[in-house]
Amino acid sequence: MANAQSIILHQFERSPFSEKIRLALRMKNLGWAAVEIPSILPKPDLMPLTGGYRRTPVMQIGADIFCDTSIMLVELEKRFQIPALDLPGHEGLSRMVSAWTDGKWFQTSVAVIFGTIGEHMPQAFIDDRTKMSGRPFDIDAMKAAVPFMKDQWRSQLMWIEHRLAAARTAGTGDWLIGSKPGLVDVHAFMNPWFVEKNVPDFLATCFAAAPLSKDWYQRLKDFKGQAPEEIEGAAAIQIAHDSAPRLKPASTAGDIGDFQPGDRVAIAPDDYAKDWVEGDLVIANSERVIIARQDERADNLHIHFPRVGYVLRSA
Ligand SMILES: N[C@@H](CCC(=O)N[C@@H](CS)C(=O)NCC(=O)O)C(=O)O
Repeated sequence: MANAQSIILHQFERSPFSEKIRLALRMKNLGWAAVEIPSILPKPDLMPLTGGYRRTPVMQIGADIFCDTSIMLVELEKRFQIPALDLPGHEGLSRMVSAWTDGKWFQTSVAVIFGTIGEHMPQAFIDDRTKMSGRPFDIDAMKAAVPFMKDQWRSQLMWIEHRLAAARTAGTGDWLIGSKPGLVDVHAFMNPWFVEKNVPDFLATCFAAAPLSKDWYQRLKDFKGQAPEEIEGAAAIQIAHDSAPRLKPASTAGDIGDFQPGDRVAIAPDDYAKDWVEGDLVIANSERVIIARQDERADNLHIHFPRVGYVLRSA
C-alpha cells in the first residue's frame, strides 16, 4: 500500500517525460505508485499538490512534490543511491545532454509525430496545447514540415550512433558513457521511445541505418523493474495531507540573488505553460528552489523545482 515513503508518479502512459522517470525507476528497480492524470486541463487532483504547475509528470514523496523530471532524477539519486545512475562521467554532463534531448530533439519529435498523426488528435488536445504554448498548435504546418523534420530527427539519432561506435572502437563499453547505463542513457532514451509509441515505422527506418542505437535502445527497454501500484489522485492527496515535508534548514545561502527564506515568491517554467506557483521560499540555490504551500486538501507541502529553466520572482 502506497504510504508517506512511497514514490508516487502523477503521469500518463503516453507521456515521454513520464517514461524518462519510469525508465530510471526500472533501472534502479524501485517500487512506485502511479496516479494516471489527464493529459489536458483540468487536473483537479494534481493542482492541490502543485499549486498550479500543470505539466507531466509530477513526483510526490509524502508531502514533498517534485516538478520537472530534472529535479526528480536528482532526488531519486540522493534518496536511492544504489544502483547509481549518476555514474562517473555522467555528472554534470547528463544535464547538458538533457538540454538537447528535452529541447531541440523533443521539439523535432513533436513535429514528426504530430505532423504524421496529428489529424487523429482530439480538438480538445489541440486547443489545450495552443493555450498552453501561447501559439497555434498548427497541425497543417507540422504536416508540411514532416519530410524536413524526419531528416532532422534521424540526424540527431546518428549522434547516438556515432557515440556508440566511438565507444566501441575505444573499447570503453557499449553504453553512451562507459560500461554501465546511467543518466545520459536515460535522457537519450526518451525521444526514440516517444517516436516508437506513435510512428513506429519511422523509428524502424532510422534504426536500419543505426544498428548500434537499435541494440542500445533494446537493452534499455529490457530493464523490467517493478509494476507500479495504481492509486487514485485523491488517495495521493490524502497521503500528502497525512505526511509532513522532509525537514530542511531554510536557506538561500547558495543563491546569487537577494532572496531570503520566508519571502513570498512565485515560480514558473521559462519555456511554455508558464503557470506561476506561489509560496513561501524555503530554499534557493543553484540546484533547486523549494517553496512551502498550504492547501485545503493536501495541507502543508514543500514543492521542489530545478533552478535551471525556471523563473523565480518576488510575489
Ligand atoms: N521540463 C519538463 C517538461 C515536461 C513536459 O513538457 N511534459 C509534457 C507531457 S510529456 C507536458 O507537460 N504536457 C502538458 C501536460 O501534460 O499537461 C520536465 O522535464 O518534466
